[in-house]
Amino acid sequence: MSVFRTTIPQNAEDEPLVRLIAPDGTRTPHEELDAAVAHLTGEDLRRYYRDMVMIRAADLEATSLQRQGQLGLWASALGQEGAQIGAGHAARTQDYLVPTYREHGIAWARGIEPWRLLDVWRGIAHGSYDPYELRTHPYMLVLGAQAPQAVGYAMGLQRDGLVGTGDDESDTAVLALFGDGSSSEGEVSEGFTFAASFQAPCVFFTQNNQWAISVPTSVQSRVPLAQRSRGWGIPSVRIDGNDVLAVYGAVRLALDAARRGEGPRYIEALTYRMAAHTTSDDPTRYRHSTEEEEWAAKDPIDRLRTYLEAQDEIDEAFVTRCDEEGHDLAMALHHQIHAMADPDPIEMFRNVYADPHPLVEAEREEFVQFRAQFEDETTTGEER
Ligand SMILES: Cc1ncc(C[n+]2csc(CCOP(=O)(O)OP(=O)(O)O)c2C)c(N)n1
Ligand SMILES: [Mg+2]
Repeated sequence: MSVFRTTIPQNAEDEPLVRLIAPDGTRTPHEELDAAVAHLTGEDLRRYYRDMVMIRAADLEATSLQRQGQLGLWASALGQEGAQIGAGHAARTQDYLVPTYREHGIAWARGIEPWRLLDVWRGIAHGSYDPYELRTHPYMLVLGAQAPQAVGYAMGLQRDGLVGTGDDESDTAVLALFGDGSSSEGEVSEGFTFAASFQAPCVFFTQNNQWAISVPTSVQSRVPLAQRSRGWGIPSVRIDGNDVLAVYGAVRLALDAARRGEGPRYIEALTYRMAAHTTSDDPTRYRHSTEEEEWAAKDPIDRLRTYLEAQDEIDEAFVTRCDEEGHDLAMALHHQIHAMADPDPIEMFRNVYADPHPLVEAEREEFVQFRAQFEDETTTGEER
């Protein structure tokens, strides 16, 4: 039986949790996933380890920068590095990724430097990487919107003849990312409907980080989220999202199938949001620290390190060098953000839409007049 299941077990709790590396670092064999990760070398895994360390360092620095007043807000991905680095690297260069607002590991894997994320959270840019060049959609804050947007794109790929031709260089798939809470949005159901009906090359990937702000996943669904898509005929799997290797394998298999023209897949990656929802949130109001401690023991970075140490693939010098590079990255971000110039506020009306839009034009005009009113007051004050 494929790791992507089409049937729902009689007892919802019998849904397996698929993994390759257990929390204690031991390797579990799994025929299908093993084949999907067989090409990864020790160097690849060391790279993923370093990626996770780097993105965590950047994340912690961003949180500090928000506390120092340099960012308006920050949504930490702490704890979700395994899910994001695994999924990000499993995608091929030509695939198109549609992220949420917490996808810093995905961004890193796609070659988006962390400082490019910070200007948006600082409130001085709408977005500062090229979605076409990096094949990664701008961060999207509207929950669930990733699903129909990704499916629409995937249906476009079908019509452009970029699916199922057998050409590994041009066949393309789309990866839609959204959270456990977002999975309750109607847009996700609509996305599933169109993807299934048109067999669109779209892989839906949920990082079930256990929380939607203060609402636990148990309120979103009575059954494991992975089971939901099966009602649409979309094969799915529940994987350990803190196991970078299993995530890589599952996403790789799903995207490969989608690219071949075999239709959509759904992946639920079980993980944990180790930090607050955003810097505006206080999780001590709704969850126990015992839960946080429990998940800290399943940390994706520690897990890969333990595994690689047992394989003699990394040593202390490598681990220390990664930590130092993480520190350097954090310092670089600190300096970069202090060097960011505040744009003229009128700039916020630019690039809202590709073409001029009457509503934006009207708001811009209103803003010009609003500002002029203060300029007059200043002048009057000076004259007095
Ligand atoms: C359509 C919509 N409704 C409500 C919100 C407000 N909101 C922002 S994040 C969030 C929780 C999302 O939880 P989840 O999908 O699990 O993602 P996570 O934040 O855990 O990564 C809510 C309700 C929003 N951004 N968009
Ligand atoms: Mg969540």
